[in-house]
Amino acid sequence: MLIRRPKSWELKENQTTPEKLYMNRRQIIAGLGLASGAVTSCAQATTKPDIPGRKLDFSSSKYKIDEPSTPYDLVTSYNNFYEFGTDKSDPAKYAHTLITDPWSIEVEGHAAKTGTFALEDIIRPEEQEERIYRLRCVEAWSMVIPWVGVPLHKVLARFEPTSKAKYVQFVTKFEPKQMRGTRWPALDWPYLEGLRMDEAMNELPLLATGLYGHEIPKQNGAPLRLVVPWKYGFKSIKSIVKIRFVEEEPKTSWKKSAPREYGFYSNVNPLIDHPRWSQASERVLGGAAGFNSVFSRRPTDMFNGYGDAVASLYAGMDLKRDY
Ligand SMILES: Nc1nc2c(c(=O)[nH]1)N[C@H]1C(S)=C(S)[C@@H](COP(=O)(O)O)O[C@H]1N2
Ligand SMILES: [Mo]
Repeated sequence: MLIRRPKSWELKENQTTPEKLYMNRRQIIAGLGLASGAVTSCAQATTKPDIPGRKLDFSSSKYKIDEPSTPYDLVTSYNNFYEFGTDKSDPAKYAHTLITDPWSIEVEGHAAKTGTFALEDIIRPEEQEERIYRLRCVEAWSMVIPWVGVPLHKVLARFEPTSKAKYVQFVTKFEPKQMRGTRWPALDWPYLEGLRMDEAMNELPLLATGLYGHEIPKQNGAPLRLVVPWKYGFKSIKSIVKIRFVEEEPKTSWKKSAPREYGFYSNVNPLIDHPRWSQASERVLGGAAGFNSVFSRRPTDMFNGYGDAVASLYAGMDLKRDY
């Protein structure tokens, strides 16, 4: 794969810290201060990396949930990644065929800095943070996941979006040879998602590179996936290869496939039911009472509990109409 080096700001940066230019995938996570031995090699199977007893310390983090996190094995074996099949167990079985190194991302549209960038030139190791977020799937289950990632707004700001950029669209890799699920039209490929620009520039969204202190497994969206904690899980697009700054509301896969069921905004909202089921509560996978227990049901929080940070984005909007 040909990777054109980005211009201007990266080159300036490289002159002062030349090692960054050659930072490899392993070092992206290692830059967080983790032992490099704890990182899964890209050449290895990615479903069950060896996890030494590393204790994650979120005590000083503003972004955490005081509940047990969903066990690693469950976070990495119960996935929605339709490019590898529609069964929850398919991604862990089949995502190993995805080639994630090297990886480049195309940046297009209304921004001063566009072009094709190597992943290593978009993600700055020193900007990575650990944050615990609840992922609330539209199917009314949730998991509590300790992510590693870079705040989305920091990455987007570096491309210098212009005032015409009202929305940002994300596109997942589409490579049928590496993604067996795309042989069937479960969705219209490639997978598309989008945010309004002010949502994207909010402090909460992460571009995740890892979870549980490890490089993100392929079934969870390696090498780079979005996490938007106040929206249903499907907004958190995986294995991103394109970022587009656009003027009009961009197409999103689930809205395209069933516009009556899935809207552009898709904010977690217990008051607005999905046409076929309630959104008032959710099953906490791997929660205190175990995988399938009815006792681990919890009421769903407005904006998934992140209202303080995001409710103001929707002031004056009718969330029943703009669902
Ligand atoms: N490219 C792509 N991204 C995707 C999906 C998908 O099918 N394809 N599924 C979404 C859905 S419905 C959910 S709930 C989350 C699940 O993320 P996880 O498997 O890491 O828990 O990924 C989202 N991102
Ligand atoms: Mo989902």
